[in-house]
Order: sequence, then C-alpha cells, then structure tokens
Amino acid sequence: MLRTIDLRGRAATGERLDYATVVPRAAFDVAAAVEVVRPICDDVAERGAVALAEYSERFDHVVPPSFRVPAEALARALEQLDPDIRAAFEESTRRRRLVSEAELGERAVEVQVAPGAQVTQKMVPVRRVGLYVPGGLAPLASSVIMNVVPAQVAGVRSIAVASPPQREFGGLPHPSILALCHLLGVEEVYAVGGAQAVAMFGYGVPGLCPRVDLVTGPGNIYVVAAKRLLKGRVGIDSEAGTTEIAVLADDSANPVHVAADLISQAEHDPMAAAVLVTDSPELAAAVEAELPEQVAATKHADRIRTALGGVQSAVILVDDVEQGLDVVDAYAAEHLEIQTRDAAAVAARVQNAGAIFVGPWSPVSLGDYSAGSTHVLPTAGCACHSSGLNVKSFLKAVHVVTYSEQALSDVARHVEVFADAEDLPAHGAAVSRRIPR
Ligand code: HSO
Ligand code: ZN
Repeated sequence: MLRTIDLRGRAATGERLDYATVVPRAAFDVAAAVEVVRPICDDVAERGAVALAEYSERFDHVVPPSFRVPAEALARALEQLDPDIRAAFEESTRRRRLVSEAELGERAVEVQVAPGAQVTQKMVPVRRVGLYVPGGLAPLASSVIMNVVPAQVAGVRSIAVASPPQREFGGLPHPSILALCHLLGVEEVYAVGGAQAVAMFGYGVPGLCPRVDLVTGPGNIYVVAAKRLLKGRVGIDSEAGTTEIAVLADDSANPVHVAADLISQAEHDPMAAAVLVTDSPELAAAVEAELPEQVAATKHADRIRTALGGVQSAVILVDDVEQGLDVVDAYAAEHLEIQTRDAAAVAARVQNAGAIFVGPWSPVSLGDYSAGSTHVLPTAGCACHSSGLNVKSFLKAVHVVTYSEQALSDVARHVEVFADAEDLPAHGAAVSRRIPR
C-alpha cells in the first residue's frame, strides 16, 4: 500500500542527499485560497452580521437562529452528554492542564545588569482569544481542550469559540463542542464557520462579537487562508496543514502496532502523510502485510487507502538508525514515533519533530486525546522552526526597563557613541540632555 524509497547504501557513496526532498508533501496551496477568502473577509468587515448570514446560507446551508449560542443550549448540551464521554473529556482536560501549568514557568524574570540598572521580562497574557473549531465530518472536540486549557492557564480573560452551524442540530454547532465549552467554562460561543468566522474574530462584528487579539485553532484550507490574510491585524497560531505521522522503527518494533499507528493518522484526511523509516526490511514487509487487513477492517478505509497510497506516504529503507535519524530530522514530522531499542536515547537525539512519542506504549492517538501533551503541532516541515500550541502561545514577553540616574550616567557615553555611529544624533541627545557633560 505504501511506496518504498530505498536509501540503503546511499550514505556510503558520499553522495549528498537532500533528505528533506525525499518524501514530497501533499500540495496545500494556501496562497491560492487567500484570493478566494479575501472578498469574504472584506465583506464581513463591511457588512458584519448581514454578511455572516449570507455565507452561512451559502456554505453551511443553514442560518442559525442566533449567531451567539444561547447559554441554555450550552447547559443543555452538557446535561445530555454521555457520561463516558464526559469522563474522557474531564481526564483529558486534567492531564493537559497539569502539563500546561508546568509549561508556564516564571511569570517574570528580573536581571540587574549593572548597579541601579534593571531589566525585567514579564509574561503577560493576550487579552482576548478567538478559537476556531472545525465542523466537518468529525468535529474534533479534543481540539477545544488543546486550545482552551493552555489559554486559561496562561491567564487569558476573554475566550470566544466559533464553530460552524450544523443543519442537523438546528443551526447550532455540534453538541459535543457545546458541552465541552460549558464544561471548560467558555460561555461565549458562536455558530459561525469558515473564513467568515476568522473575519468575525479579526475585525469584530458590531453588536455581536468584539474583535480578538489572537486567533487559534485548526481548520480547512479556507480557514488557514483567512488566518494568513488577517495575520498582523490579529495574531495567529501556526498554520495547520494536513496531519502527518512518521515512525522510526527497527526490527524490535511490533508491525501490528506500527501499521495501526500509520492508519490512525491516515484516517484524518486522504491527503494525510504516513511515513515509516526503518533499517529492517523484515519489519517493512511485515507492516506492508499487515496494512490491507487492518485498513479493510476500519470504518474510513477509503480515505485511509488514498492517504497511504499518496506520494506523501512511504516506507523509507535506511542502513541504520543513525541514517534514519538524519531522515526524520530532515522531514521534521508533525508527529514522530520512536519504536527502536533504547527508544529514549534515540528520541533524545531528534532535533526536528512537533511531538515525539517514545517506545512501544506511546502511540500518537494517545497524544491526540489523553496524554497531557498538545495535539496542535507544526506540519509541513515547520517543526524545524516552530512549536506546538502551548501556554507560551498565549503569553507575550514584555521588557520593563528601570535605570537610576547614576546607572544611566554610567552607560551614557556608550549610548551617545552608538547613536552617532548610526547617524541618529537625536537618539544620543535624549541621553545627553539628562546627563550633561
Ligand atoms: N492528530 C490530529 C489531532 C486529532 N486527532 C484530533 C484526533 N482528534 C492532529 O494532531
Ligand atoms: Zn489524530
């Protein structure tokens, strides 16, 4: 089902291989989608709720009775939530909160750079955040937890959620999303979807939704495009592309588990990427042998077959784990599993991955829901420069500078010389007028 890319023996030839180009990524043309969403966003900025109603009709085929979800609807959704699902939501929240609290670190660091010269860096939460939750085939309630919990731990006061209105639920967003918002204490929820939801957050809609400072959350290509378009006007988290899993495995790995893990992320999208990097042709063959049966037995077999058969998915044969590490570092997967001997030691050497799942008992789907880690992670190779969504995503570092007269005087000459060197004498004068010589 997966194509094979054989890199064995290639390192020894001294040939310089650009591993980053070995496995192509699925096309995800955000730039083209930006042109599609530009008029929609402009329209929401100009005509507000009237435009929202038109786009709801056109894209969601339903206009919600009110864009703001009534408080009773949130409470009712939680009352009607299956108790087992509620328990799963609560445990996931508890674990993500524990890790988020640890991510917080110091709220302020103070440094005395010289006598009387103090610089403090304080971490200040963003004032207001808009979280987008996609509707679609499988509304991802877990994404609500992954976004809301770190924002709350960071101290964000105002959190709004938007999710598309669903015809089958009378124009409300999916009930599990409403239930979870209520469980988490988020009461400002909108039945608005797509690019128009991002525009609502970015521009604000008079009488409905004040503008936000930061928009986070996953979405389809039009949601991503709207975030890119409004970036600068609002902050955004990283652009989420199609999901990816890479597994670095040796002959100690269990092929049944490896196959199940590759399938689990392929389930998201026909464009999802599943990549197995191994130095064991026997393991590769065993995984290949396992895939058809496991795929056939699962609900979304068609989507999964398309994803596994796509150019973005492959088995990559390498000489050894060493070369495997070079390949996975260059690929910079959103999710990377290490299923080798001494998995912790191998994992410690990985530089580029959104999240790393170590050893035989840490599958990616555990991280999707209940590990305590985030599942909002950099895709498309962005893991070489970006982090997954965490508490720091909702905090800004502010430097606070406090110098005494003497401390300014001690460094005055350096500032003046620096300013002259840049031909900006008025900069120097702001010091020399205070500290005349
Ligand atoms: N694997 C997805 C997140 C997710 N999976 C949500 C299931 N629900 C991207 O990390
Ligand atoms: Zn997933």
